[in-house]
Amino acid sequence: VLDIRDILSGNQRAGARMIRLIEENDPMAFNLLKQLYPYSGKAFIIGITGSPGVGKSTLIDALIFEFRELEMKVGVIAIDPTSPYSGGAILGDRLRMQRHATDKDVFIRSMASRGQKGGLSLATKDAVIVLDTMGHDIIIIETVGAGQGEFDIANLAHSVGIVSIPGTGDGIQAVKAGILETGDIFIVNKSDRPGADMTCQELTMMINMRSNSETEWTPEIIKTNALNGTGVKELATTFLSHFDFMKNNGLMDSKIKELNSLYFQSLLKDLTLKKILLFMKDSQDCKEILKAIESHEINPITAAEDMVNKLWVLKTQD
Ligand SMILES: Nc1nc2c(ncn2[C@@H]2O[C@H](COP(=O)(O)OP(=O)(O)O)[C@@H](O)[C@H]2O)c(=O)[nH]1
Ligand SMILES: [Mg+2]
Repeated sequence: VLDIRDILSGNQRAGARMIRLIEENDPMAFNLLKQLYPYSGKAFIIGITGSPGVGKSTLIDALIFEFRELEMKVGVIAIDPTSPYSGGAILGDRLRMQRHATDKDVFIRSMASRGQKGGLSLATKDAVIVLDTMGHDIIIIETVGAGQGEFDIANLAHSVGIVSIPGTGDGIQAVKAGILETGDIFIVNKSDRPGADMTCQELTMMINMRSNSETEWTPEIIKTNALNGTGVKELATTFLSHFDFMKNNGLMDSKIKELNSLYFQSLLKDLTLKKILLFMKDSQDCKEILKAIESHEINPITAAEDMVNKLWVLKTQD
């Protein structure tokens, strides 16, 4: 049996078990999360996003090192929403951070997107609560791409770092994908390759096109070489400056409010969907409506509207 005290004390085995329960949609996980929630809200959550291969995992490994130098406890969640067969990629993510494996103040988990009720976004949020209540000062979420469908890193993190590399026109692609708006720090990794300054200039131009008011954070651009650590200390410091900036300007409060509202919305969606699936499976009403639709007695649009109104009085059964 899992006790929240084990998680609150930072026990890594308890944390790992808890995340497994979340991944398996175990009802016990949701009971524990309810108890844990009041202890959450202390960690600074960083999202690191960018195309596959730009060096996110290597960079996070180097970032962990810098945050550890500052004696901060670091938790990492590596996720891959793109493929149900991503075992290999995820294994790679953890391997790149292997040198921290024996550090009791570093906790790294990977999550696959298989079968998460309410999507990966909700499961990740739940995992963030676990890492937060385990006492990590910094939580880093690694994800491929940003704003992909339901999974949007900006809905989970306080600060978003978008990683690109020289010479790929990633800056322009970022604008096209609409992720420019969600980036707080733009990282040009693999700066040992030619064209890094050019990519920085491109990004500067893009950022200047954004309408930034004085009370807003102006995005920073940082060049890194994740392999030898160049620029990574500056990157760590910049994330912490962003955190301070948000706290000092009341932006943190509004960010937290926004994230809470989105979490609540995801939970509502999840529970509503559960209700609908239950209704489709078991209800005599539903069978009759489907028959009526088939025989053109009722149109599906009106039928759905009527049913949604009725669903509110149905009880969710666990
Ligand atoms: N030259 C160079 N290679 C890098 C750098 N950072 C990462 N790599 C390499 O890029 C490849 C992909 O890195 P990985 O961290 O797995 O990328 P991810 O898919 O974004 O997580 C690996 O072979 C890394 O060694 C860098 O700054 N410079
Ligand atoms: Mg990776």
